[in-house]
Amino acid sequence: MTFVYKADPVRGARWAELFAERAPHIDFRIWPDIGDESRVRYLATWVPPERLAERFPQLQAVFSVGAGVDQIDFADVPAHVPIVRMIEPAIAERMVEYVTHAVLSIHRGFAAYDAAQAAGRWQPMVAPLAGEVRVGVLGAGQLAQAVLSRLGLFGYDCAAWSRSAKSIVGVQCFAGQESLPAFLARTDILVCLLPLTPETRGILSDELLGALPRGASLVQTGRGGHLDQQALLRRLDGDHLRWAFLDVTEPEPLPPEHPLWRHPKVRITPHIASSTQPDTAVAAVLENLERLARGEPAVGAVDRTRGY
Ligand code: NDP
Ligand code: OXD
Repeated sequence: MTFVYKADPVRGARWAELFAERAPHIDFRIWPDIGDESRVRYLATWVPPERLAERFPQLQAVFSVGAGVDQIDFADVPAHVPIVRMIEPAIAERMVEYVTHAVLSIHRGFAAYDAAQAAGRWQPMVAPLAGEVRVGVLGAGQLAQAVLSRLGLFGYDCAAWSRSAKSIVGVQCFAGQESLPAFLARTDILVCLLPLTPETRGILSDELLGALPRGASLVQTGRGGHLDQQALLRRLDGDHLRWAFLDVTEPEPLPPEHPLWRHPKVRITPHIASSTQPDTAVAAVLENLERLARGEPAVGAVDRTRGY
């Protein structure tokens, strides 16, 4: 039985060591050295290879090496083959670090102090207490819940918005389209941790950004396709929004001349907010292989109709 890994080869080398230690009975191979295609049962990938079904007739599951699955064309994966997104503690922990940094930078004015230092200006600013800052997270899944629980420790006034109703200690929960305006109206720092689906594409629209209180900021850690970048520029230039921290853009990378690169109210990072860590990811995948062998659904199995 062969398990094929088709993603970053550096991390792949660590996956190979971990499989050799923890599951030596599995023939673990790194793309493109995949051996006999008819023996391939499992694929861990960011983007699957072309002609997937034809190439791997015995395929039993496709694992995304990331939490997102929007990069996978579901139509290319046979209906009986589960698509499984990555649920593992380290990817959540890294996202917590990124979002906490962004929220603290905005709240305590560190982003503004960069500009003050560049101008040689000694200019103290008054920051509200954390409890007076309303953070709203779009999404209440694996990553959002980890972020919310850490921000809660700092004392931020936290809320989350999701598709289905949730109950999270210390977090004001909003669910469904009809509750979105109320959620936005109480949000000073908006964090996007949604999956990219046909329903969420373009959700960070001019209208949504305009529904945030004046002076609000955006932390965009979802997918570039969520955001109307021109609308963001207008809302920043019109002083409706204060800051935008963008870890994801469309396209990635942005073209060198794109105005977001040099905008004084924008901080861009190259899609590094978080990523799967091999040790914990391999543990999650091996656990899922056991579940599948017992005929149980994998943890993180994607609902193809919802798109995540
Ligand atoms: P989950 O599937 O665990 O959570 C997704 C959340 O989004 C759920 O709470 C879900 O609601 C909510 N949601 C989905 N669609 C809608 C909708 N139409 N309306 C309202 N709520 C909706 O995903 P993760 O937390 O694991 O990951 C979230 C995303 O983060 C990934 O898909 C990816 O885009 C991004 N990501 C970015 C990274 C980076 O480095 N920048 C790294 C990793 C992930 P419900 O709970 O009701 O189902
Ligand atoms: C992911 C990502 O989805 O890194 O895991 O964006």
